[in-house]
Amino acid sequence: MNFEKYLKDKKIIIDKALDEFLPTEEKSPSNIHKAMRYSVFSGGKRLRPILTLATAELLGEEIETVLNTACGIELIHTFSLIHDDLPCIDNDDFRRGKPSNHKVFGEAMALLAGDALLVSGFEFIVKNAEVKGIKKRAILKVIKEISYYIGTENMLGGQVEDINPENKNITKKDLYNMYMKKTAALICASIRAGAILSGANQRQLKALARYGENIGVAFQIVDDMLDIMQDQREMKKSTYPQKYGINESKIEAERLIKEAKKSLKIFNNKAEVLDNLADYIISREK
Ligand code: GRG
Repeated sequence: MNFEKYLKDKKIIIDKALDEFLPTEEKSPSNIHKAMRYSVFSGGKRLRPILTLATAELLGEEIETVLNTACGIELIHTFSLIHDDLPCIDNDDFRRGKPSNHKVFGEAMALLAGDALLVSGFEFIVKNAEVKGIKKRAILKVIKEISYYIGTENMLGGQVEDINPENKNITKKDLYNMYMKKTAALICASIRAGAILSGANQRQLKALARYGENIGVAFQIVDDMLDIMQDQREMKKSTYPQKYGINESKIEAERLIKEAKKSLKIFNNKAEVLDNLADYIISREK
């Protein structure tokens, strides 16, 4: 398969759905809509929604069945990035090579745009209930899962650990757990949401969750390696490459990707896209 083309085609579908769903820049109050759109359309890879669509396809479902949920997850992801960049959290002036949201719209508007994207994300997921053939119970299950994966036991909790000044002496096990919560949780939720809406059985759900956890942790290790190699972030926190070096980080990321791919064995060679996506996680340059 032409994987590059697959990514490009899916990104076009996702971008179109996001554009149609979000309020236009002109709609009042236009400053918040401008701020929301600025971060949603500033060059994200759309990895999480692509994972949702690819999971649905693997399970024999049309992508239209899960598209609203996939896009809702992308809005939630964008909210987390805007808040992550705020001066009170990571204080980053740039995101994807462009000025971060608060640098363009001010701190108050960035905070509100993030809040609005979180709310809109759930609204988009609820809209998925209007799709023919979708059971309301499946949507409720997806909402419950996503709330759990972004809540204090996962993404938000991981972020709390990440900003803890005492995390300098963090053990390898705790660092791994923090990556699992901060980053792997939403990646895992993206895959599980696609699986739930496509009627996956427990065995498939478990295997896909394992795949998501492993690519998710690998993703964060690679992200931290890219930060060091591209000299993008002041090294104020403990990260895997900062503590164990680039070489060991690369070996660990490759091990996790291998593990992730093992979980796909139950799909008997039908999971080519998820297999390619796992490789993409470690080969990416941004
Ligand atoms: C209130 C639920 C809640 C969350 C707020 C700010 C925060 C707490 C959590 C953020 C966690 C975070 C920013 C984790 C980092 C994950 C990460 C490496 C993001 C970058 O993902 P990419 O590279 O982004 O997929 P693009 O630019 O492609 O969209």
